[in-house]
Amino acid sequence: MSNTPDASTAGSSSSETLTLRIDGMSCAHCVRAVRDALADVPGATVERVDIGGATVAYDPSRTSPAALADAVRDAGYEPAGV
Ligand SMILES: [Cu+2]
Repeated sequence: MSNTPDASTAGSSSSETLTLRIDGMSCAHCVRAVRDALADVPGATVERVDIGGATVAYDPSRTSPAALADAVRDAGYEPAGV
């Protein structure tokens, strides 16, 4: 007997939300740099960026938390807890 997992609840336009803690941010310039870096990731929609963290909505079929963390890292900041 096998129960197939019910995947039908996953909608076609699913969106996940990722909250990143980010080290190395200290001013409005950093906030802007991080926002720009995240906004450049295909499939990501920046919801909020503050000193020390960011919240991003993303389409998991187009990007991933690792890719978003990499974008932050490429901008010169250090994502924590990813
Ligand atoms: Cu700064």
